[in-house]
Amino acid sequence: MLQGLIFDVDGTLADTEEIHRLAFNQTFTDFGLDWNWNPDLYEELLVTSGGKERITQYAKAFEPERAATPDFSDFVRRLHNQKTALYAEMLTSGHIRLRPGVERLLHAARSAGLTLGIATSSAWSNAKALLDNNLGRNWQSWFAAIETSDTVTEKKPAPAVYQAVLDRLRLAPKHCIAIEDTENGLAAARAAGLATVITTHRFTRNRRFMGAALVLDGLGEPDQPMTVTRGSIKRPYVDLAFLERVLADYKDVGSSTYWEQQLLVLA
Ligand code: XBP
Repeated sequence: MLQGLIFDVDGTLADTEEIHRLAFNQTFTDFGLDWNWNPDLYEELLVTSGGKERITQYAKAFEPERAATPDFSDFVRRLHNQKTALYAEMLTSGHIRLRPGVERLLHAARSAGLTLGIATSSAWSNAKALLDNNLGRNWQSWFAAIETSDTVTEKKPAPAVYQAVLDRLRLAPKHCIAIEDTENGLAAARAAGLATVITTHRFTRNRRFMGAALVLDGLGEPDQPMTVTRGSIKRPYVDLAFLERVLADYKDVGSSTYWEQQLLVLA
């Protein structure tokens, strides 16, 4: 049943949104802007996928006159290029590691002959910096499809990036599971027909994630158990056998998470 796993990058493979936030703020300073995205504001701004889109949304709300200037989109592009370069430096110097359970699940999936994909609204260079530092130089060969904002311009919650990965994997959505961290990611994966497992973090743990197959605070490790945010499962970590069961039982009725549905059935 389970033939493919498709991973989001930021917030899912690693807790990178804090590094993005710091890179945005340093870039604003470098550009002489008095903009500062504190964690609570960044949590709100994350409802906009894509760094350039996020900057544009923020400017329209807080400096509409600047957003209305004719060279604004070029200004945003230059600002974002600088931020992306800074982000890669911060990622490397910060020794940012993959989230608990990610590398374990990647190795298990490869050993089991599953097909792996990456679907992110972030830049290719962001994913490359993170995975070069954590999985070694030949990590790209682990993934049969890697789609980023460099190859798919439409950002999540649009399903385009997941559809592009599924096309390249040549797998039906019903044989795959997406692993995500945001409501936009959940909406994008579901719109592409994918059962979606959510792993929350500081910037997303207050969201509802309706329609998710599972909502967890991470994939867990035998010595670092995960917490199931909603549902009655008691298990320390996600493995392939468990994902097989989630996929086999999952029906997306669009109005409740898998486990609330199960609770309804059990009741
Ligand atoms: C996360 C995003 C990205 C990052 C910042 O993408 O929405 O915008 O926050 O990266 P995903 P960029 O969850 O799909 O990995 O500045 O390169 O957009």
